[in-house]
Amino acid sequence: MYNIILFGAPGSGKGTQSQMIVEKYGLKHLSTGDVLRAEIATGSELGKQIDALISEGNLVPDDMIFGVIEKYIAQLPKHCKGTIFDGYPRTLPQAVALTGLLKKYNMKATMIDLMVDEQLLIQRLIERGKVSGRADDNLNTIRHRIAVYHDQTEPIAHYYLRQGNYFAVNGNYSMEDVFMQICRIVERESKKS
Ligand code: B4P
Repeated sequence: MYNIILFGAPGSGKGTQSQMIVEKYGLKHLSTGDVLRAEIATGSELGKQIDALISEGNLVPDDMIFGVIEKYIAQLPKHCKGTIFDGYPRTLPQAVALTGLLKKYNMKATMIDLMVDEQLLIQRLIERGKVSGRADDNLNTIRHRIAVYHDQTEPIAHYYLRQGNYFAVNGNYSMEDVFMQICRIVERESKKS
């Protein structure tokens, strides 16, 4: 089983590249952003709390996410080729929790970091906002999300770097060029697992 943590700032292309990886390698895809938006769509009390946090560009509390990940990993079928964790972990406690969970099931994950210049992130998310209808794709919220990323999420790259499980790609290029860089890493690293 080969697991990938697709990492990067908001708008770096995690969701976009995840789809391409799923198609080529048949991995399963877990986007915590999608899971949270699905909960919002149910109109539940929990969904309303999540909506308020995401619309402001804040992260949802770690304990809301832990349950989702734990349940997901416990239910993975034995024949599964692996998972792309898209948008998870986003904080150091989430990273530590994921390491513990993967260890419990005798699995590991490689982090692939999509590095994109800030102006380009903003431009992409503004463009997406024209069609996505997402409450967090507006300039003020985008700026706040990028600040939250630098403050709470970016530092966990060092956690994976220290474990020798970290690979960066230049995400400024076209979707196809970024995908080619990812494929090189996947094909090299998956042989080791
Ligand atoms: P997410 O749903 O994870 O999404 P994202 O960070 O906004 O975007 P992504 O990087 O996937 O960009 P995309 O491919 O769409 O998070 C949303 C929110 O959920 C978070 O802010 C947070 O509040 C909450 N959340 C999620 N997970 C959490 C967790 N673990 N803990 C706490 N809170 C959590 O690309 C963006 C646009 O760029 C698209 O329109 C795409 O077409 C375009 N694009 C992509 N790659 C391109 C390229 N190479 N060239 C040109 N355009 C490109």
